[in-house]
Amino acid sequence: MNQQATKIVIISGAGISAESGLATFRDPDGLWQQYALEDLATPQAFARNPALVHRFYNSRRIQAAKAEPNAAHLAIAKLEQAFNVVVVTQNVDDLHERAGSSKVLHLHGKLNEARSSRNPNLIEVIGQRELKVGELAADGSALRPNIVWFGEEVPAMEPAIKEIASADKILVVGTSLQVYPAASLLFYARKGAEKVLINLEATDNDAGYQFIQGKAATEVPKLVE
Ligand code: BV8
Repeated sequence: MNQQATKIVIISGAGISAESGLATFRDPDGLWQQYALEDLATPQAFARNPALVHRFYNSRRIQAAKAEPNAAHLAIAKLEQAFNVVVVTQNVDDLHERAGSSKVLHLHGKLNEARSSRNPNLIEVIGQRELKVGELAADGSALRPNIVWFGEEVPAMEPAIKEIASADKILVVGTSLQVYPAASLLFYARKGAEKVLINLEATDNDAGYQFIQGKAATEVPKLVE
């Protein structure tokens, strides 16, 4: 098998961006320890208090824009020189793309996009700008962050499953594997695929992957370079 024909799928979570200065969700200093996700990351929260939801995502959008990819993002991007690489990320930042990864599937949306509240396929690129209450999408409904909130379908699951089921090697990095359906992706690995999980802490949900405990920016370059 030549190297380019070897397919590597990376499944990443908030832990890969932690060393770029972006908060994770469920660590002791994580976002869901400081805020109630029911107030910020559900369609009901947006209907109740759009100003609060916009403030939360406007601030995270700016933080993500200021952050720089770290050694883990860069090492994954470099893998493309020798392998067929697809990144499936739960992250809403664009650090994989800015590191140079060309095939990135975002399971939970993107901070630099907005969408219609009625139609998830009606998307606008907003870059770093703030969203304000009262802004409308092209179909006249409220413009909201293009984030997959709790209770909402995850449309990228189907393409993500296809990628994972056809991978020769799977590397999972920086995720607590607490959020479904994303966490179930690990189970779609084909028999014989090489499967590694790099995380700061062990998780109950590792699906039998070889576990490397440590920080992403240290362990990912060590593993792949
Ligand atoms: C759906 C948007 C159906 C927000 C996010 C009970 C059981 C099972 C499931 C459920 C249940 N009750 C409800 C559900 C379903 C629910 C769910 O899973 N809830 C969980 C919490 C129980 N899921 C849903 O609602 C999903 N939708 O099911 O739809 C449906 C079907 C058809 C039609 C209609 C509906 C939608 C889920 C989407 C959630 N969206 N994001 C935002 O970003 O603002 S979730 C949120 O968690 C994040 O976005 C992130 O993407 C995701 C995963 O978190 P992680 O990335 O893993 O981050 P976390 O902090 O948890 O972990 C970080 C890890 O990194 C830690 O382990 C840490 O040790 C490690 N780490 C830290 N630093 C480092 C490090 N590792 C390495 N190096 C470091 N330096």
